[in-house]
Amino acid sequence: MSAEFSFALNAIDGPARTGVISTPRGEIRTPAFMPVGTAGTVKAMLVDHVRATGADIVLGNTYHLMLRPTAERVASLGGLHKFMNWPHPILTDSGGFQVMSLSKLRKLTEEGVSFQSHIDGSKHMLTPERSIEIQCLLGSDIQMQLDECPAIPIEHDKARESMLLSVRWAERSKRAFEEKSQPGQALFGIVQGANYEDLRRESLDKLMEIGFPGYSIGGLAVGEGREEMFRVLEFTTPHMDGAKPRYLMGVGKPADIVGAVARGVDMFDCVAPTRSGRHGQAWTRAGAINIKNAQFSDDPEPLDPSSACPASRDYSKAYLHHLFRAGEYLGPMLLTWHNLHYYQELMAGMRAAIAAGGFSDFVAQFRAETGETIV
Ligand code: PRF
Repeated sequence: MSAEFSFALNAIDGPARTGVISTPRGEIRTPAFMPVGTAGTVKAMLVDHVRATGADIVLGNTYHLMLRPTAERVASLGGLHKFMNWPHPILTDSGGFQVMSLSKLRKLTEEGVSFQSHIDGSKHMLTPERSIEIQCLLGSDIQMQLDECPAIPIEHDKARESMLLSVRWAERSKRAFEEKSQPGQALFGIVQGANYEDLRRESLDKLMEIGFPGYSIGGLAVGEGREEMFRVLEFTTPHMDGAKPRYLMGVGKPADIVGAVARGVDMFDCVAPTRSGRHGQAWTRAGAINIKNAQFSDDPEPLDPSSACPASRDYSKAYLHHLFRAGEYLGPMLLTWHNLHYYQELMAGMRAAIAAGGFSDFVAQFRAETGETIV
């Protein structure tokens, strides 16, 4: 295995791409879905089962881990991979986005963001430098710059101000990363600029001038709707460096992902399969169902009899329905497992279709099977 971080494209079909990201901890096949392991665990899943669904990489969060058990403790115990028993690649988010959505009394300045913990009210400061220091203590393979993801709607001048702050933080993040990181680790810049074409362009130009081995697209999936998100992607991805991986942060539902791959995105993460699995929602080839609905109480069929995933194949819908109605832990465990497997099968299907030059047929079939109209 190479000690370098690199990205090789295998095939392109329209704007859609398939390739492989190589890291010292292993390869990531793209388009890739990264299960969210916020607090050092993909909730309700054993790591071996996460791996068996086809996941090449999982995501961790600076914000949660710095508060509990602390980055210094994880580092002294050998790093996040060892701590959570996941030897494969890990990507970490930088923390700013989570501070804004979770913490109390937060204050944003040029220096960074100060906030009070949502767990115990303790005071903390996250700067671009501290975020990188934490991500290095965790041992993250793919790190994110600290950025600001503004709430929408936002006026043009405010959006530009915020985007320029994120660019200045990108520069500081890169300097800190060059000082603290290990060979083979990578830092991605994050494109912001709300839904303004000129701002997305300016953000991208400035980030590409600083230079990163991959670029994230932030500030989307914040309530703008699928059509608007696709519109922003359509004027953003064509200007991105084609030789670098493109990561759409916090996206999404299956139709969001298929549509974003069709618009040139390579990497995704989202709590949807895990969170909704814990709440009784299961994705199937015919769309999403809620297993708690009375219609499943006598249904002897599994979610997918032809699946390679035990959760999808070996338990009837009636049993899954019963587990949820009875409040049993196994219900959320099995549906999380099923959903993650469904997502990874979807990614594998897209990779194969792009490699075979048949991605538009794949999208047409996805529409027909799921009934999704906007893809
Ligand atoms: N920035 C960061 N993390 C994120 C986002 C962002 O804009 C989003 C937006 N969907 C999710 N996660 N750093």
